[in-house]
Amino acid sequence: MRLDEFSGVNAGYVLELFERYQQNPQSVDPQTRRIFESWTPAADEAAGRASAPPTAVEVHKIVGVVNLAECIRRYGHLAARLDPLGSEPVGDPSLAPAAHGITDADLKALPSSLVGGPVAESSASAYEAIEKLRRIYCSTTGFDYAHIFVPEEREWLRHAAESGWFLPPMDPNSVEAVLDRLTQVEVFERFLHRTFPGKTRFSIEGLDMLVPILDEIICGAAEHGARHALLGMAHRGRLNVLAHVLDKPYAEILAEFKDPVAARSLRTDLGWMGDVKYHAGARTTAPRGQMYITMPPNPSHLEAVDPVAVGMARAAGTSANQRGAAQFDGGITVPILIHGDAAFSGQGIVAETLNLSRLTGYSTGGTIHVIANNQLGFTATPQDSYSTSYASGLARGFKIPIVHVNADDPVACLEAARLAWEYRARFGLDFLIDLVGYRRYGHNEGDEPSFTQPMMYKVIGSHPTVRERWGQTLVDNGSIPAELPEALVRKHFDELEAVYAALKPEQAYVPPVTSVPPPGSASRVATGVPLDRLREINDALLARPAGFVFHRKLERGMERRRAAFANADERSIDWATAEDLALATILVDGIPVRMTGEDVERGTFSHRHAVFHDAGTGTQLIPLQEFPQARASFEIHNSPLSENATVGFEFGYNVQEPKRLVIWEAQYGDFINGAQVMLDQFVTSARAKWGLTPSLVFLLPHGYEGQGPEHSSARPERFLDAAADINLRLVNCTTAAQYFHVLRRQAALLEQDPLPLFVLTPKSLLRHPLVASTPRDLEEGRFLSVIDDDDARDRAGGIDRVALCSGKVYVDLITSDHRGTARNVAICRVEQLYPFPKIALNEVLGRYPSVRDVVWLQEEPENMGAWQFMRPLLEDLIGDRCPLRYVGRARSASPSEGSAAWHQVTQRKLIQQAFDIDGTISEPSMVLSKEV
Ligand SMILES: Cc1ncc(C[n+]2csc(CCOP(=O)(O)OP(=O)(O)O)c2C)c(N)n1
Repeated sequence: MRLDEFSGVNAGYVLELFERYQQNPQSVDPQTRRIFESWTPAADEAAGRASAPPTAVEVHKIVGVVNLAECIRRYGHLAARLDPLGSEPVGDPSLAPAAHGITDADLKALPSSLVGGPVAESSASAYEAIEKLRRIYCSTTGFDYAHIFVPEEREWLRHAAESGWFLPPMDPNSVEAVLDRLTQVEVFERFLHRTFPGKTRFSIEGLDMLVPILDEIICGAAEHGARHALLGMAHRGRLNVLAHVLDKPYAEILAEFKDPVAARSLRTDLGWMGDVKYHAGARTTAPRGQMYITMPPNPSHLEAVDPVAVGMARAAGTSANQRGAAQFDGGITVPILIHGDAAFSGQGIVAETLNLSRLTGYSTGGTIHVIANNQLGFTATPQDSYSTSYASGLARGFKIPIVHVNADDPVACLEAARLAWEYRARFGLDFLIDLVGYRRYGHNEGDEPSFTQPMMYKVIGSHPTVRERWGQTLVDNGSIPAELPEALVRKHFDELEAVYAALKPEQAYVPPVTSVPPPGSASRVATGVPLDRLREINDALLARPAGFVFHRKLERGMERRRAAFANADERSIDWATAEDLALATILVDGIPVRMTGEDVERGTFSHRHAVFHDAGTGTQLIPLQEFPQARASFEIHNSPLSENATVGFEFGYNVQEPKRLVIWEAQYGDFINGAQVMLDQFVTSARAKWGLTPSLVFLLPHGYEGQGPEHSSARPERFLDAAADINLRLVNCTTAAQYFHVLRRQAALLEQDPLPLFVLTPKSLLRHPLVASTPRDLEEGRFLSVIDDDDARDRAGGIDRVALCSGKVYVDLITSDHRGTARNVAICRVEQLYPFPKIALNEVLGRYPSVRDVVWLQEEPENMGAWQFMRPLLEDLIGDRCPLRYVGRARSASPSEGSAAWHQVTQRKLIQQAFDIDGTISEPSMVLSKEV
C-alpha cells in the first residue's frame, strides 16, 4: 500500500509528521520515529513499487488512529451522556477503533502524538490519549463545533475543549458556593410550590443549573469589560432568574402571587392593565459587580422577545451623540437569550434573529444563547418538535458553536458557560449552550404530565435534584461536612418564610411606572424651520466630495434639489426632499436617527438615495452623516428580508434608547403583517402591559394603483383595531410638508410624549406635483391633523356635502372632472386617523352650516380601512346635524381588484359617488355608497 492511496486530511497529517521526521527525526516522539525508521515511501515511490508489507500495515494503523481521533472530535457528542434521566445516547460506529481497522492493542502500541492536541502531551500512548479524548467528548458534555468553517475558531474551540482551560475552580469555597446557589434556586421553587399550590410559576426545577450558568456568563463578561447584560427569556424558570439573577426582591414576587387588586387598580385610570408575573421584566437597580442586568418583559409568544433583547443590546452598546455614523462597541453589552427547546426549533423568529447576528447594522458582538432543554414542549416530544438531531440544530447553519451539556453535572455546565463568554470575548460571535435537563412538574404546576409522558415521569419521580446530587458528591469526596446541605436548605427556607411572614402585598406590589403624556402636547409642537437654515442644510447635503462620481441618472434630480429653494413659494419640495430635510434638521437638533428596512438606503421606489455609490468605484457617500451642521449620528441599514425580527429589533433598540429617532420602513405597507406579533404584543400594548413607552416610527408605502390586492392597502384597520388609551399615532399624509412636520413632531415628542407613529406613505405620489410642498410650508407650517378644503371655504354657504377622506384618494378627488362641477362638495382630508382629531374635525364641519350630509370616502372595502373605526366617532361628532354616508368598496375578502382595468372602473365610480349627492348606483358594483 502506498501513502498516496490515503486521501485527504489523514494522509496529509501522516505526511506532515513524516516530513517533520525527515527534516529532524528528533521532532517526532520516539514511537512515531520507530515507525518511520522502518518506512521509506520516498524510495518506494521513486522506484515505482509498493512499500514492503509491514510498512503498509503501519501506515494503515497510523491513519486509523488519526481517523478515530478525528471522529471522536467530530461525532463524540453523539455518544455523550447528555440526558440526566439516563436515556442512551445514539452513539456512532465511527467512535470505535474497529471502524478504522485498529484494535486497542494497536492503540497501545502507537504513539499519542498521532492523536494530537493537549491530551497527547500528557499521554504515554495513543490508547491513553484516545481515552482522554473520550472523556472530553463523550461524557456529560457534547462539543458540537465541527460545522465551524473558520479554522482559527475551530482550532480555538478544539483547544479550549481539550485543554480543560475553562473547567471551573474546584477549591472548597467555589464548590460550596455552587451548592449554596443551587439550594437557593431549589428552595425558592419548593417554597412557592408549598405556599401557592397549583399556581402557575413555570418552575425551573430540572434545569436548576441555568442560574449558576447565568452567574458565570455575567461575571465572565464583566471581567472582559461588559457593563450591561440583556437577558431575553421565556416563561420557564423566569421567576427564579428574576429573583436570583436580577435580584428582584422576594417580597415583590410573593406580592404578585397574592395579586392585590387594590394595588393594581391604582393605575387602571391611566390605561394600565399589567401582565402576569412570569412575563414581567426587571432591571437591576445597582450594578451587580460591574454589570447592570436588564430583562425586558415579554409576551407569551415564545421567542418573540429574542430580537427585542438583541436590539436593546445593540442600542446600549451604540454611541450616537456625535456627527457621522453611530459607533457600536460589542464589548460593553452582552445579550443572553434563554430559549425553550421546542420553541427554539419551531419558531421562525429564532432563525430570523440568528440571521441578524453577523449583519453590520444588527450585530451585537456575540449573543450567548442557552436552550433550557427539558426535552418536552408542553406535551410534545422531540420527535414531535424538530427534524434536526438536536433542539439546537438551527444554530449549526449560522456557524454558532454548540455545547450540549447534562444539567445534572455542575462542573460541565460551568465549563460550558466559561467557554461561552471566552469565545464571545475573543471572536465577538454567538455561542450556544444546549442545557439538557428535564421538567420536574407538568407544563405548568397544575398540569398532569403523566397523561402523556408516563414513563418519563416515573423516572423523574425518583430522580434526585441536582442540588442533592452535588451535595452528595461533595460530602462523599470530603469537600463539605455531611450536615451542610440540609443546613443550607434550612437557611434559604428561613429567609423566604421571614419575608412571607412580614409581607404586606399592597405595599410590596410594584406596578410598572407608566408615564402619561401631557394632554394635547402633540398639537403644540412647533416644527417649522427657518428658510435660511433649510437652505444651508440643503446645500450642505448636496455638497460633492472631491472626486465622487454620481450616477448620471441621479444628476437631474440633484440639480432640481439644488434649485428647490430658489423660490420659497414654489412647490419644489417633493416627498424625498421633505424626508431628507426633516431628518437633517432632527440631526441638527442633536437627536440621533436610525433608519432600517428592506432596501431603505436607496428606497424601494428609487426615491430616497440616502446612500450614494460612486459610479466608478462603488464607494459610499451618506450625506446625512457628512453634513457639518449635524450634532448627532445617522445610521441607515438595508435590513435582511425579515419583518418580524427586524421590527422586534427596532422596538428593542427604541425602548432601550428612547431619545433616538428610530424608523423602520416596510418594503410595502402590507408586509408589516409579517410582524403582527411585534405590533400586537409589543408596540401597541407595551405601555398598557409593562409601562414601556415605545416611539418607533413605521413608514408603510401603499396605494390603490391597480396593481392588485397586495400593496394597495397598508391595512390601517390593523392599527386602528389596536388603538386605545392614546397608545399610538396613525397618520396618512397627503403633502410633503405634512410628512416633514410629522417626522419633526415625532422627534420633538420623544421625551415628553413618546408614542409609536405609523405613517401610511405613498407610492405613486412620491413624485406627484400636487403632493409637493413649498419651502415656505416647511418654514411656517406644522402638522395638521385635518386639512380643510381651501377652495371650498370661500363658498362655505353653498357647501351641502363634506367628503372626508384620507391619503391618496384625495388626489384622485381633486384631479377628477367632477371637482370643477360639483361646487357643492368640500373635500377635507383627515391626515391623522388616531388619535381621532375630534376638535379639528368639529371646527371644519362647523365652517359649513348648510351641510346636508357628511361622506366618509375610502378606497378600501367597507370591512377594511378606517371606516369601522371612524364610523361611531363620526356619528358621535355629527350628532343629528346631518346623515353620515359611506362611500368605498363593498365588503370584500380581498383588499382590491386583481386587475388594473377593473380597478379603474371601481376607482372612477368611487370618485363619482363622492361627488354624487344622491348616491344612487344603478349597476352591480364593487363600490358601495350608503347612508348609515
Ligand atoms: C408562539 C407560541 N405558540 C404556542 C405557545 C403555547 N406554549 C406555551 S409553552 C409551550 C411549550 C414550549 O416548549 P419549550 O419551548 O420546550 O419550553 P418549555 O415550556 O418546555 O420550557 C407552548 C406550546 C406559546 N406560548 N407561544
